[in-house]
Amino acid sequence: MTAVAAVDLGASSGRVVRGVVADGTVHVEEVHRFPNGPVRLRDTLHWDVLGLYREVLTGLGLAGEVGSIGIDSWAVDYGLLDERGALLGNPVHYRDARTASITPPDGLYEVNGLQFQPFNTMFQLMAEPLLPHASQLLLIPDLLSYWLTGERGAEYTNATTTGLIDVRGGRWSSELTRALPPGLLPELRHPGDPAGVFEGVPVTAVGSHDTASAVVAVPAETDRFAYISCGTWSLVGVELSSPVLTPESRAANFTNEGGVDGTIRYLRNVMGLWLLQECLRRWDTALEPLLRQAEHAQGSLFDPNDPVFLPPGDMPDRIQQWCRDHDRRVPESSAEIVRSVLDSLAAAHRDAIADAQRLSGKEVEVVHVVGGGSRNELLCQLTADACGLPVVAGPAEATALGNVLVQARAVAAVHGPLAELRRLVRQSQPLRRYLPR
Ligand code: LFR
Repeated sequence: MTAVAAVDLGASSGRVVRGVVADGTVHVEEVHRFPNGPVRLRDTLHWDVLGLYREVLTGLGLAGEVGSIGIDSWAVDYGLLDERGALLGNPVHYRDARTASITPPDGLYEVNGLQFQPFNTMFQLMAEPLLPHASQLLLIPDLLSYWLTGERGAEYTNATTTGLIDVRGGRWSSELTRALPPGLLPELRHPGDPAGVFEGVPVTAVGSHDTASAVVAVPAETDRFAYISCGTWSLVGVELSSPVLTPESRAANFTNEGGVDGTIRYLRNVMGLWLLQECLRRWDTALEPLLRQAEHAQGSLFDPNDPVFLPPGDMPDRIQQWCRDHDRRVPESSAEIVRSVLDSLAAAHRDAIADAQRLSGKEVEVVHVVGGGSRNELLCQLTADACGLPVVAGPAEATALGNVLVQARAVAAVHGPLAELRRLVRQSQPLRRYLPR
């Protein structure tokens, strides 16, 4: 039996789990959970990164004896260090408005393969007042790892979300990083690499982009699957062995993010359960009763990826306004608004899966929904209906499981390629199947 600790920070909550691999199974036990979210300081949205570090320490204290520690979080955001290694300023939240009016320069996609998102690190750096004072940039999991161990590096899967990696060579692009201070970007390390030691325990690089870890734990039986990593975002796509960099792919806003074991996550970001989280925050109510009412409510379809929905704010109002502006029936009750969100997400899931297949040539026979959204039965059923494909839902803690499995492989508690790690997940996690109606 081998135990490891996985730190998994999502945009709305973080957790530390103790993962155990034994006899062909993998299990995670949550030892600490804490809220996460934006903090507005005057005009800027920040993360409370010191608060997160404190929670990480608390969680690691509760995890007991482990053979390794691994950290993953949401992507793109970073801290800047001065020449002595001290943090310069508090990291800014990717939903901050500082990049709202960015227009991307031409010729990027052919090099970095990334869909345009205004918040990609490279665009944040264009709006970063502290850049001239910075000697190094660390992405959030790498920053926390540095605080634990004193060692710096840039984990590859998360580094691909900066927009500064050459997707074909898998290295920092000399062309795209030319304008940055020399030495700003640390050496790359890869999932499974050693990343220092904390109180005698090795820290291991994992797929430190949460979506990379989540896709490791997709319990697929064959390679003919699509996945939806469903949480604050829905990350919807397929796994490939090489990137698709065609003009059609760029026009469809598909991204080629680096995955564990050299895979490419070919996907589109769909706005995801953020829409619902923000509605609930506004109404100050719980989700479950609303979901039951939404089963029988009438929804209106809106475009969940409209940038008006990106910043925090009065979400129900924005959804109604969108419907008004686009001559759609305006959902009135909260149940109707919830139903509109779920119908619109299901339609966006369908479109992304259809586009992924068309643009990559990969055929799909099943859709795996992993992450917290896999618990949302109505969303899973509506997604199966919209796609006309079976949906396999679970595990809800895919990200933590993927984090654990990559560590377990690094300490030789499991062996083999991704297919083998996925078999462990399939054998040990409860899954639920939805057939299209
Ligand atoms: C999901 C995620 C997405 C990324 C977004 C912003 O948590 O990591 O993959 O596009 O957050 O970082």
